[in-house]
Amino acid sequence: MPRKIALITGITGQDGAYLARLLLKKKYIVHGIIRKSSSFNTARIDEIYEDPFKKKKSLILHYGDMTDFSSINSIVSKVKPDEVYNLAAQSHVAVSFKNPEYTTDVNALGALRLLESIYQNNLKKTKFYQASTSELFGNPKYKIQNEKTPFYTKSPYGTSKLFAYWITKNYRESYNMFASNGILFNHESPLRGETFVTKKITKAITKIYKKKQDCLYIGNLNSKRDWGHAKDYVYFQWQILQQKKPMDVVVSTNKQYSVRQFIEECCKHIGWNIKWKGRGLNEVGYILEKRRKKIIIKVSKAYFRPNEVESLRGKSLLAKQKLKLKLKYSFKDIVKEMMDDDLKKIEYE
Ligand code: NAP
Ligand code: F7E
Repeated sequence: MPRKIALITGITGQDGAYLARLLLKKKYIVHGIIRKSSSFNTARIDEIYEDPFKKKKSLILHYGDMTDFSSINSIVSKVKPDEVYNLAAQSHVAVSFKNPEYTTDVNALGALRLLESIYQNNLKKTKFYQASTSELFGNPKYKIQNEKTPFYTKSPYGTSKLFAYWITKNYRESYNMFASNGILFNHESPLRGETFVTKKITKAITKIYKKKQDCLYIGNLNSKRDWGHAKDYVYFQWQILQQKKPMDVVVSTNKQYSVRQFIEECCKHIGWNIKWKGRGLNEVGYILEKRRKKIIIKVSKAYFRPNEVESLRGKSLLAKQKLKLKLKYSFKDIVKEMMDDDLKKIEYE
């Protein structure tokens, strides 16, 4: 049987790196789109990188950009993928308030460019996965969210992803394309970008533990998220394209923890019992060191957003039914793996 061909946009990101490994293991030929940057941006995929001069390659990288239709279209027409995973995005919610137009160009129009290219190239059998997100939800009235929960976006990021969600459905319904939305809740891992809250916390706590940093400045401690593991979730991205019919489906753990609880769990991992005092911007987290209070967490206004999704908790009943959703990693496992990885890496810094 001929090997399947996948195209991954955002292959250098957290999910792209895990998904590429999964598909290579499944014997796919994997094509990835990377951006030109002034410094190397392929650290997450260096381990699987293949010499471009090797004859039979399983991983092939192409320069392209989601803001540039000509690059996208030339790659799609050359590769003629069986499966396209659109993971590329300006994925940081706080940054989207600073760069709203660029975020929209990449996330919203980028998805449109890719879909239009598949359509124009008449690739009728190509399956398309859109990286949709729990940031589509935001109305506090709905405490638990599923596929039927009305959308209410709270940021340029969320709104750009709302367009991408609908354009995916539009192409499915208009042209009978196999185009699906995976509405994934937050997922983390040692490969998580360093400005997302979980990685920012694990990195800072390990540095404070090793006396290489004094204190961590953080934003909204009371925000609640439904955190899963990226390695678990990319398996279901693949599963979504293995279904008989396209669908829009929530992938979540159905549990939620606050940013504060995430910090507490990280501290517990290294034997610290963190305590809190003060309120609002004056709240601090401290530990006892040689019987003296040492402040290790401070709250800073700089990390609050102009608008916030305060609480997310998914209910992934459809995924359980259709995708046989089963997750290997618990909240504690995620914290443990991220902390252990940062503790190991800090030895080489
Ligand atoms: P990530 O680590 O931020 O990776 C984003 C990827 O997109 C990187 O490879 C990045 O390239 C690439 N990219 C950014 N702008 C681009 C452009 N203009 N042209 C081409 N590529 C571009 O994100 P992630 O956590 O892996 O998430 C993957 C996708 O799932 C994203 O679409 C995100 O919005 C969505 N999502 C994520 C979560 C989550 O919790 N992780 C949850 C739901 C949905 P560089 O490496 O060069 O920057
Ligand atoms: O924030 C709060 C912040 O930036 C989580 C992206 O992958 O998941 C991610 O978006 C929470 C928010 O992720 C800091 O206000 C407090 O309430 O880690 P985050 P996110 O905004 O949930 C969704 C599903 C995506 O689709 C996105 O692509 O933590 N928070 N203090 C902070 N957040 C950050 N980044 N930094 C802080 O200092």
